[in-house]
Amino acid sequence: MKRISRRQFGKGVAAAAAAAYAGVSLPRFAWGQPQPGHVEYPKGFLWGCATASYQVEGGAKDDGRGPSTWDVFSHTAGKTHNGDTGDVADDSYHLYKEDVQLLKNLGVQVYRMSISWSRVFPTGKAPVNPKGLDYYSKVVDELLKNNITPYVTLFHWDTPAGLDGGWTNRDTSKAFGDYAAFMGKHLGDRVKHWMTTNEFVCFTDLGYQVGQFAPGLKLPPAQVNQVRHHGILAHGYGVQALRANTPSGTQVGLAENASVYVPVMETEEHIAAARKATRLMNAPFLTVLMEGKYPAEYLAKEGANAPKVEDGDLEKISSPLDFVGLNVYTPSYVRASDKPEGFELEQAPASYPKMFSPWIQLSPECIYWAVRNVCDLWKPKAIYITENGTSSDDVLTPEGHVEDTDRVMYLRNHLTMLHRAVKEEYPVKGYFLWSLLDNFEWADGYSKRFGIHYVDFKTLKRYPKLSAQWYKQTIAENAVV
Ligand code: GBH
Repeated sequence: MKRISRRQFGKGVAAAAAAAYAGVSLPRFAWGQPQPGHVEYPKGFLWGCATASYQVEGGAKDDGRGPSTWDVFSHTAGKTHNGDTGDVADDSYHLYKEDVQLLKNLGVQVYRMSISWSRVFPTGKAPVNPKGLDYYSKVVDELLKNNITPYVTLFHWDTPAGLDGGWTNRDTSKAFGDYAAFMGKHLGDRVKHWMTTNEFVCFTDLGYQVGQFAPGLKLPPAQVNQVRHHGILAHGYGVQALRANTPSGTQVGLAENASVYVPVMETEEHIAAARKATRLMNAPFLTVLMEGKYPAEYLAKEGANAPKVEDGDLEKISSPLDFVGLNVYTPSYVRASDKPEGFELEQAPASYPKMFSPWIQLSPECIYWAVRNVCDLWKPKAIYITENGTSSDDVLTPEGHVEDTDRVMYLRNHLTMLHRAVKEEYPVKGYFLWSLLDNFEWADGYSKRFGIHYVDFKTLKRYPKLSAQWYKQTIAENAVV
């Protein structure tokens, strides 16, 4: 097999190596066959990439799309880096066939994409925009034609701006259910894997408490708790709507960035502390979904600010799922403690290694603990890693190369640690790398690139980075290279 190499390796070095190995017969490995020592994934493990509508599509006003809160927010002065918006982004709205070819070239079996709610329902509710549905129908067909299975997220933060009050209004959760029913009815013949929402904390807390994300509000705790409740309620309505409007056998889950806790040491007491932290720190989100009620500790802490819950809400919210998707980037470290909650979080020292985004502390073991904590607590039927990846200070050389060795290091180490979870028989079915291509990184605009394909945002040309070659090889060998 001939390794892909874009660089002319120093001729002298190569000659010296050839001389040193003269007469030694080296083993040769065929494409798709792991080398000794490589961690090999089980047959049938699914490799994929992930993107989200507002981050890649552009075409913000095309064919009747209505505005989302992210259109409004990014067009508000001072909200995003450099005033960047998703107006054009990667223009995947027009270039989707090219993007499907990037996926095909990688050899992925699965692709995680999201639907822009306001492209299909411009105000968030009827009437429908048939051209919006057509677009997603074409993307799904293009993927299937290329033997790539679509995994569709219904909501990745781009709330229709026309929905009065956004997530402060309980009506938005109901509207989401109607939208989910419609999508299930119209794409469910071809889409067999659905995720309701992406990362509750980002569209609730970051949007309504911190103000860093759309709609940029800073509401008091009681209202924030209500927004959180409406977020998880939307998920509940969504699961029920998908069940009712798709053929049996359809797989329904969500993509959640449950906070990840890594025990300071692998001893029983610290491992137990990591489980306790996972349960309590994710109390208003994944914990309610999995347990069907708000933990007593959460309710006690929030007191009068606790969310108002109506009859039937918790039953919807905890509808059984076919899988839990975990978006994993970075953890916190935790230790056992005598405090009533039984754990204490560690502060990261200033010297803790970080990737290009300052919030990504490099800790590959977090992907193992993300899976293990959730599985040990709640035993979901299946787990997918619905996102994992990193930004990098990518530089496009005049020859069109990007040598993102830091991203390769990050991915290789995470996949090695994920393999530990697979080997220990946690039910991990697949992995979606974030992201297929550089895109609109929310408040960071275009200043942080997460793609394994570089995008020149002036020409919209895509260039495979070193990490794309690395991922292609990993998929081909079904082993970490
Ligand atoms: C995911 O969010 C998203 O699903 C995806 O859309 C996104 O592109 C990807 O990860 C990469 O970010 O600047 O210190 O205040 C990850 C959750 C929430 C993590 C916001 C960074 C800001 C931290 N992100 N958070 S900081």
